[in-house]
Amino acid sequence: MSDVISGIHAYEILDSRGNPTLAIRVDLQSGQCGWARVPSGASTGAHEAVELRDGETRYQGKGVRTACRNVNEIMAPTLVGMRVQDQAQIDQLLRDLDGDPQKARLGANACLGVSLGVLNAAANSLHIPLYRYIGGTNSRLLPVPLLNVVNGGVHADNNVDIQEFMLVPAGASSFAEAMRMAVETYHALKSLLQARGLRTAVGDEGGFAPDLDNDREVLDFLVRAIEKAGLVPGQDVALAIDVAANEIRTPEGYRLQGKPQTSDDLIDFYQEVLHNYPVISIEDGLAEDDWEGWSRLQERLGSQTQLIGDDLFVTNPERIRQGMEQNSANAVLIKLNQIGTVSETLEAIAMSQAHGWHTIVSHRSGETEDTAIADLSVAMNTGQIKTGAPARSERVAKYNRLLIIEADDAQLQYAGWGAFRR
Ligand code: 2PG
Ligand code: MG
Repeated sequence: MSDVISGIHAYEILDSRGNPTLAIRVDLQSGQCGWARVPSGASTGAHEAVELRDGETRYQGKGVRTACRNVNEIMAPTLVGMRVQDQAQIDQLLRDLDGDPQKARLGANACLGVSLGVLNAAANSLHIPLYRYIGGTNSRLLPVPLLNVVNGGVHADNNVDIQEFMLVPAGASSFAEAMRMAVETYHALKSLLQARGLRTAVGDEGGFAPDLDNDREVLDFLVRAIEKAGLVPGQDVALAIDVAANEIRTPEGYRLQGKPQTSDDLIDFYQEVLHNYPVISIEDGLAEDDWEGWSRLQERLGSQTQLIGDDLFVTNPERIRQGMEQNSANAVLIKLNQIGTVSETLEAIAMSQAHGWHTIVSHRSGETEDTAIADLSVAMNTGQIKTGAPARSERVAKYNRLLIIEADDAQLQYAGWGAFRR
């Protein structure tokens, strides 16, 4: 017998940057409940679902009281009495209630909080872990973590243009070993930076944000840090970057290292990076509407490396379909709040996987203690998750959840290099 929703309550809480966001509690007739907390991006794509903000003077306009009211006064009365396991039907109702393709009326933050709260409540009512509720017996992989250890771009106040430099411990034999390798490299990196008199204060996602002269210098530091940790670059631990190219676009074209660049200049730069460093994944190498550039990027580098669309696809099945038609990439970043419901997120993952594209479940730069993305990555066998440095509790919470899932469930295997097979 499916449990029935008896109440839904929204709270205005704070995210890891001190900005308001929503917490949602979904109560069930059985007395069980489910919680969800909504993340928030900084380098957001123009095509993302819309976060509803109050725009008043409190919290510099970022309050979410209207979104909370929309949950309590519009969504809750509609959903109370429904069966909590009817996720697809509930998500469709939320989309219909909002009515806007980007969920701008009631707010994608409100929609996602309710959708994810319902999901958690359903899992709790059956007394099974969230990943088993979503994936059933088909869930078999623990993801390779992509740990963002150097922050640049809009996530840090330094000279580095590329937004994220990530460690990819694909050579480990378990998730726990992968974390140990990454953490030891993170600490080795800290001591290398300190030895050069560089700052080791951290950015929004827990990575260091040193003032280095250029992006190559960061990559050199990372290779040295892996070696200093006693590991082999490219074999035990590889590297990944998120260029977040929307953020280096100007009206005259792209701008990298203080110089104007065309899409093809950037592709040449990536080719050189792939040649000189153990980089195995490039995210948002070009901007969200540079479809022609993306097709050339995929044509030139797609057989050598993983090319992830984040702002390009915004977890939106329609944009992913367009990317498949135009052969734009070979992987999709998955962020629940870019699209605003669990069902649409699952659809985005399933269609990407069916097309042979990799999927990478991702946090946002503004996060909370919510760990649902850890379960989602296991549930859907995505094989990859990116959720920041092994520092700052809102990041570590996701890794800790995966460490516990691994320890508790002997049926799961670490995805390792298999997650990058083409
Ligand atoms: C990204 C994300 C997460 P933000 O660009 O991939 O790292 O950043 O949440 O700011 O969009
Ligand atoms: Mg990105």
